[in-house]
Amino acid sequence: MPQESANRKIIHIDMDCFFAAIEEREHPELRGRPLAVGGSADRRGVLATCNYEARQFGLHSAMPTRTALQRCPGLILQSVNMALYKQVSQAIFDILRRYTPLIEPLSLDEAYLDVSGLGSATLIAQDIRNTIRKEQDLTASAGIAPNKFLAKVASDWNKPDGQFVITPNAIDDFIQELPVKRIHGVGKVTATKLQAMGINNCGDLQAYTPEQLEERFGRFGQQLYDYARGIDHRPVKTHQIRKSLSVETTYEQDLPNLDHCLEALPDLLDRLQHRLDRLGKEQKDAVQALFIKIKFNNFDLTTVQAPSNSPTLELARALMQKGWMREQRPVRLLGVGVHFGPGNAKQDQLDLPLDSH
Ligand code: TTP
Ligand code: MG
Repeated sequence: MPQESANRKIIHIDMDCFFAAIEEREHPELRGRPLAVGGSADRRGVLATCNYEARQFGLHSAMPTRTALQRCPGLILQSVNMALYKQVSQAIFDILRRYTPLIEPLSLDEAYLDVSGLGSATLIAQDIRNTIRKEQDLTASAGIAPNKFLAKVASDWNKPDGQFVITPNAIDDFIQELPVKRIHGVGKVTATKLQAMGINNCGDLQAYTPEQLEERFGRFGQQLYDYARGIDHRPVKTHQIRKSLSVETTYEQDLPNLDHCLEALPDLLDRLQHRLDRLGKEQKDAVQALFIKIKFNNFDLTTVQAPSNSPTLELARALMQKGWMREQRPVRLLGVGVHFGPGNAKQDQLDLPLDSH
């Protein structure tokens, strides 16, 4: 079984500036100019993504459109056409399935493939990219390595429209110089902590024992210990297990105070309930916690959660009060969601993080 083999071959495929590349394909006259996909500035939108010409101006995903237009006044802004992107995504996954059924989707434009035992993974990746280009007129980047962690790092190495291989023999040298920031799961907070310890790359990280890392980073410590050595045993999971479900709204005008936040709750809960009702009973029975998410007008983000088997307005109100008290200032975005427990049902569909409106 490829999944259990000690010498696996994993490919990570990631489409290049996915939404923007699709817009360029649909409007070839826009090629070569800085282009972004996102919400409009006067509606306080943010960029979903932008093409590489726009990235030269420092633009990136999740940047407020207003800021993007200040930095790049010539920017062409296209609105989000999600139905089209989903359709293209399906066509891409149809292509991937010609090579192997062992595919783990990570998002609309990203997947792991386990191609152990199928011959040269480098040639397979090349062939996948050529096929995507020929059939979809889009470019993809690929990483090829013995595990998911390294394959994902590798797909970024020669992006856009490139690929990079890390063979088992090359892992030790590669990992020494790899900045810890490139490790999936090392965000700003962890990176700062690591830096304060004098750790910049995985080679530095190797000096620490699992116990030391666990003491400082909790459960993530063990993973850091393994990643610092290029070790990752996680299998390619063909079925996604849904861990959470949530809805959120970015308000056109900030909610000025706690009362307004509380008034916004029933609508959010209705939408959450509607989404929950579309899941099977087994999944609904697995609800274990309710959470709310608050983004304040200074962009600080806070979440509060409590154990619960079903989302009630009463509990949501209590969580909202607790969360709002942390900063006591106007609110830009509110979200409510549930976490599912370990016994939850398997889902074939993607677990896309948040349902934004
Ligand atoms: P990514 O693969 O992260 O980005 P990308 O494909 O645009 O660019 P890259 O070449 O660096 O891979 O995300 C895939 C798509 O998901 C992206 O085209 C738009 C969407 N997206 C958002 O809507 N919001 C976000 O914050 C991010 C990161 C992505
Ligand atoms: Mg991408």
